Amino acid sequence: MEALHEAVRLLAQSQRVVVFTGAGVSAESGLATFRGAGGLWEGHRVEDVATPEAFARDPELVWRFYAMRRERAWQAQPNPAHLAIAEMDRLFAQLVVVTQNVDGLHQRAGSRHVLELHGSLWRIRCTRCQRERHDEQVPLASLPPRCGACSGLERPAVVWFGESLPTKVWEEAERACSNADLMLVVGTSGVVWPAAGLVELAAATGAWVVEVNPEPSALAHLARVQLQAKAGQALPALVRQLREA
Ligand code: BJW
Ligand code: ZN
Repeated sequence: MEALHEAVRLLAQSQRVVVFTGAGVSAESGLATFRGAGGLWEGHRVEDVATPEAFARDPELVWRFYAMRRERAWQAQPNPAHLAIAEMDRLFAQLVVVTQNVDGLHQRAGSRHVLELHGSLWRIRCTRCQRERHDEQVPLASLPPRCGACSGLERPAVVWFGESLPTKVWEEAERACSNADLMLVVGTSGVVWPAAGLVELAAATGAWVVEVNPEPSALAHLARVQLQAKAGQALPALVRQLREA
């Protein structure tokens, strides 16, 4: 495959690499993506459940959505794409995974430097005192959970529409993207901002962009190389060929 050779050629010349991922990287672990077929939950669009307004209106409905996501993520295993990305840690002087995903599968695959732009299913925050805690209990003992310190209503520590991304994570991501020699954009539709802007930033500051997606994304015009394939096939092939290069 010509595009694969070109991607390997560019990676072989790169030292600072950012792997920017979205829900598609976890699709082959059995986790549903947000948009497109099967992307609905009980008839709700993600835009309808992933908002502070939805949570204020009906915290139990929103918590049911996240409790289900926690169960599925807990049962899921990292797939060959996550494992190939983790292996890339050893192939480059600097490798940063900037993910929009909240499932924790990059970390479970062994990636060491992961920036979670949209938070994590495994953290819970009190809406009253803002105390944040790590929680991997599946299923949760009670829904919605309450804060042990102040009895306030707790929420998933994820980023909903209209909310700001965590400042430090965002700043670190901007730094990594503006210094990158190459950015691999894997399994994202590229329609959610400001995350999608990181690909523009990387391209504008001189990084080669390589997209891995069975369908061209909204960011495809920025890509020097497009690998129209599933991440679980393309990424292990990339790593294999890179080792031999
Ligand atoms: C495969 C595959 C395989 C399948 N292999 N690939 C500028 C312009 C327009 C709007 C805005 C703008 N700036 C801000 C906005 C508003 C809004 C926004 O972006 N709206 C657009 C949707 C129109 N953004 C925000 O509100 C953000 N906050 C913000 O801007 O704050 C500033 C502010 C403050 C106050 C007031 C106003 C602004 C926050 C965005 C938060 C997004 N949160 C979610 C939920 C997180 C928690 C959770 O997981 O539940 O994040 S929404 C959801 O979308 C989730 C994802 O991370 C995100 C991106 O989705 P992703 O990962 O790309 O998934 P899909 O399903 O879209 O695509 C999957 C892809 O995989 C497809 O391309 C497939 O082809 C591919 N695929 N199988 C490889 N095997
Ligand atoms: Zn509290």
